[in-house]
Amino acid sequence: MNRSRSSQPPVPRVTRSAGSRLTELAERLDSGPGPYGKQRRKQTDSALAQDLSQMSMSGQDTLNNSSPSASAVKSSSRGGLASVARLVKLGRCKNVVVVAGAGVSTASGIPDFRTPGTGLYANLEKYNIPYPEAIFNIDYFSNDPQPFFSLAKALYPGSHRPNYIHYFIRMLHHKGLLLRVYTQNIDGLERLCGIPDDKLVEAHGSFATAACHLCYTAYPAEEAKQAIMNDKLPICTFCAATVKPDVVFFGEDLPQRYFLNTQDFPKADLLIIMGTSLQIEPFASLVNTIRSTVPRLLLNRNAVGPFEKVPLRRADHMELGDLEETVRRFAEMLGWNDDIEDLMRSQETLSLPTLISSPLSVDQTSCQSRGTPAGTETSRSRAGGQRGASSGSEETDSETDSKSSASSSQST
Ligand code: CNA
Repeated sequence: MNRSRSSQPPVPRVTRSAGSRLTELAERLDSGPGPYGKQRRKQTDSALAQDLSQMSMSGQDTLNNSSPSASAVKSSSRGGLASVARLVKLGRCKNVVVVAGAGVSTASGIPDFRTPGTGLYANLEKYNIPYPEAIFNIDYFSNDPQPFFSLAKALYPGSHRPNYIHYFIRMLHHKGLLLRVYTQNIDGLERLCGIPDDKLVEAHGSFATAACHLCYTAYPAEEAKQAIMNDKLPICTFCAATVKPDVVFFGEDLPQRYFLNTQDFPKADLLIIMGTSLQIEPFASLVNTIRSTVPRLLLNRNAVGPFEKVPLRRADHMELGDLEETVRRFAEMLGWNDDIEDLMRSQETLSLPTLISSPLSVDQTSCQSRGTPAGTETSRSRAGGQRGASSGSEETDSETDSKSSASSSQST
């Protein structure tokens, strides 16, 4: 984790915050003095019409979405998935970046934040907190850690399994197409399904490590888990403050690995955004840092972020509806479904490791320089799918990468 300590060299700091600057950003882009703003103002009616005809969206759930943007785009339904599948099959997408959120894991039985009715935010009464975000607010935690620890008991990895969507992402890696997956999820399911550490950025941290929330002294993650599960407070051996899992709270710095985005996004040739409301900054604005000609595919129940505005950017596609169902259709179009099913079956016969006892090769402090250079990935078959499961990564996919990660994994 990127902790501010005086003994460390200065590192870039980005702090997690609730709320989105997207609207403000979009408005500046639309009307501001920059080249994009000018371009938008100059757009003729026919150019707009062309944009609209190129706009790619489908999915019935928009019918339930009353926002003006949703009703505008639903009249221009074209196969967003099919267009992107075609690009992939043509070999035009070899550096795919995936941006993921809690919607990826709802099919594994983990509620997201914001889905009305089922989301965690709609079910927080029992935690007795003044506002939903308080549960992930570091100052609130400092004062009263109990609400978070109650929630943590339900969220701790172990009882949930990766689903088809996680394995689809892993299949992107198998095919040699995955540049990186940036996930906001803290459930560790990307790692459990075998996506190698070096392909993964857990932008909001995970339960795999723990540290004092005040002085950041590392604390054994398993001991922290045992204490939390038994309704005891894990206490820092150095300063006696409360220890917490290295989940990034509002007001805390994001892991150093997050900064891989400055290398990855300029290089990406396809961005797939799945299962996120794009409400949490700075993560949400990542999707705006991709080159404007690069296709962005949103797979979600509803339009979010820049996809709420019409007209969509001409390289934008979205497919609205249930994510697992959509990803299955996408995989069918790509001809990957059987491979994914086989992979899942082979993994299901294994006992998945607990994240905490796995080698912590996702070192959130020192990984910025050890990401795999794009293009060094080779496409391999799924034959080695079993081997990596003990560490949550697949050696066959990327043996060298996994080893280099493991060798530099121990600091926090
Ligand atoms: P969110 O704000 O709850 O948004 C989730 C999005 O996914 C929403 O737009 C939903 O409509 C959509 N969605 C949910 N289920 C489905 C589905 N089955 N099919 C299609 N779309 C679906 O969550 P975000 O990830 O955007 O917010 C970031 C927070 C959530 C991060 O800080 C996480 O730590 C936090 N979170 C993580 C988990 C997890 O690790 N599994 C669970 C809950 C919250």
